[in-house]
Amino acid sequence: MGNGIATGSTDIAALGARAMAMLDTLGAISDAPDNLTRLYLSPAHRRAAHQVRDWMEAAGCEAHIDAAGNVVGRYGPAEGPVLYCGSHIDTVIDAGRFDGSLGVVAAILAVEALAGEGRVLPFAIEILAFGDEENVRFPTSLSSTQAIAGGYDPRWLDVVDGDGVSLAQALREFGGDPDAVTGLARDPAQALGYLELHIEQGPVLERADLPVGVVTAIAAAWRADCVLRGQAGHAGTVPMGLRRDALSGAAEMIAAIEGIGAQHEGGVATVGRIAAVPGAVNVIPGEVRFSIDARAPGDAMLATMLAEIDAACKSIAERRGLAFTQAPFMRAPATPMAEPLQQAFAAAAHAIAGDAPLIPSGAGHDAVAMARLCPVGMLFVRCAGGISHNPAESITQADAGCAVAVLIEAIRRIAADQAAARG
Ligand code: HGY
Ligand code: MN
Ligand code: MN
Repeated sequence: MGNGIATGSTDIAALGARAMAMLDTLGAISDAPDNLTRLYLSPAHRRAAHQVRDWMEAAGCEAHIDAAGNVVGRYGPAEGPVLYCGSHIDTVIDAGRFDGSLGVVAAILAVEALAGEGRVLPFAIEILAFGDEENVRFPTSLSSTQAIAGGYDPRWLDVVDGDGVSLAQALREFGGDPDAVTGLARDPAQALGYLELHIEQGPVLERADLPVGVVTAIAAAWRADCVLRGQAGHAGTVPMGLRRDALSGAAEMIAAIEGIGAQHEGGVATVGRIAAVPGAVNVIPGEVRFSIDARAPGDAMLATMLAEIDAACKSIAERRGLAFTQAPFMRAPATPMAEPLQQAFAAAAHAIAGDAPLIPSGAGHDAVAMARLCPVGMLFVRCAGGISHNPAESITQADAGCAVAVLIEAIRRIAADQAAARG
């Protein structure tokens, strides 16, 4: 598999080399001097968006950057049925080069290959490079994807980042248009489906020694910002029994949250961000702010976990005389992948890679938002050690080529099915 043998008119080795070169280019576009950090609407996001737009045009698309900061490349008629394909180009802090970007690069290479075949498709293909999938800068939930999918929440325009910059202001500075984002919603009647290729961010494919897998569903997810208030005091004079130490209380809550995640099969719970004030070595912390990210394979299990987390935190706060508030800012339902798109990816993967296991996704993806618009399907690509959200994130050139070839073949099969259905 993957030794340069062309599949259809697809040269897997060449696709892999092209993909890795493009990912190296994107991986060098960062807001940070010494790591890859590219947050929504940042200067690096704008540079990366311009690069992606240029690639889309070179591949044969009409391309532009829309009011929400998405890069859109359309191949085929401006009207009529459309197949969407893409992922995100924003990253977490100190990120890997492949999370998100691989799906955008793969979509561009797929359109280039299909255009090169002179293939007349029974639909247009619209490549989408979303900008706010990681939701690191603003407390939103796939906002620029929801603009396309028709689920944009106008209240997002008023949320602010850590520097107090509102999303609306950041959009204007980026060259977007906050007044136009809700008008980006696509017509569900013309939306045939959405395909996303993404690194697995888990160990299944590496353990199975297989390059690609077909995603079955995406986990339900919830996120909140929490504030715990006690009383700041002198670290040397306040007896232990009289303290209302917000950081010790948070520590107990964090251990409880971790335990609840572990108790539920397939459930996960993470406190990824914490800050204690005033943050002096000899002052009992009076206030702590921390985040919670909880996920589960199904909505019912997530609801149970959230109830347990809420009860545990309130009980700890009451016993310690602390004031606890929780501000949820993201809730994503468990999202099943559409059967026909799973089958298209599976048939393409078996033709090219020999086998492709079915894998549930614990990570969230743009497909969660796009599922509001149309049927969605995802293909996972093996990544070393399952590592992601980490600069050690990596894939092989051979797997990259194989995955792009599978995406191209899946689109060919969807086109054949569409043509047959029309008779
Ligand atoms: O957090 C996630 O699951 C995704 O990487 N944004
Ligand atoms: Mn990610
Ligand atoms: Mn991602």
